[in-house]
Amino acid sequence: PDFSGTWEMKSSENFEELLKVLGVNVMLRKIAVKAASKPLVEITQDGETLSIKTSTTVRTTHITFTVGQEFNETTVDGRPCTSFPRWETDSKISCEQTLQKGEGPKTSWTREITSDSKLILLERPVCKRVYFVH
Ligand code: R12
Repeated sequence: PDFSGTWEMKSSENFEELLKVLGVNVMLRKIAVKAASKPLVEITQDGETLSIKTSTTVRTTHITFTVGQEFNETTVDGRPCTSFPRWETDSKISCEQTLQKGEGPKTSWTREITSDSKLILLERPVCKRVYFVH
C-alpha cells in the first residue's frame, strides 16, 4: 500500500491516557494534548522505506525507516528507543519499541492504511488516532 501523503487527524482516543501511563506529569500532558490535537503528518514512501514527519507547535519528529530493519526513534514521551518495524498485514506496519535506557511500559505502534484510505495509528498500550488525506 501507499502511505504517502499529507495527513490530517480526524479523531484521537486516549492520547492523554497514553501519556499518563508513560508517567508524563499533568502540566506537560495538557500542553502535549493541546499540541497533538492538530498535528500534520507528511509521509513519503519509496518501496519499503518510509519517511514520516509529524509536526506540532511544540514538537516535530521525523523518522525514516525500512520495514524489516531496526532504527532509532523516541517514544511519544521522548525517550530514545530502538524500533523494529515489520509488516503485520500487507497494509499494516507494526513496530515494537525497546527503550535504550531505563525501564518503562512496553510501547509499540502500528500504522495501517484502510480500504477507505484512512491512516490509523495505534500507539500501544492505549491510544488510537485516525488520519485522513489533507
Ligand atoms: C515532553 C513530553 C511530551 C511532549 C513534549 C515534551 C509533547 C509531545 C507531543 C507529541 C505528539 C505526538 C503526535 C503523534 C502522532 C502528534 C506533542 C514536547 C509528551 O517532555 O499523531 O503521530 C513528555
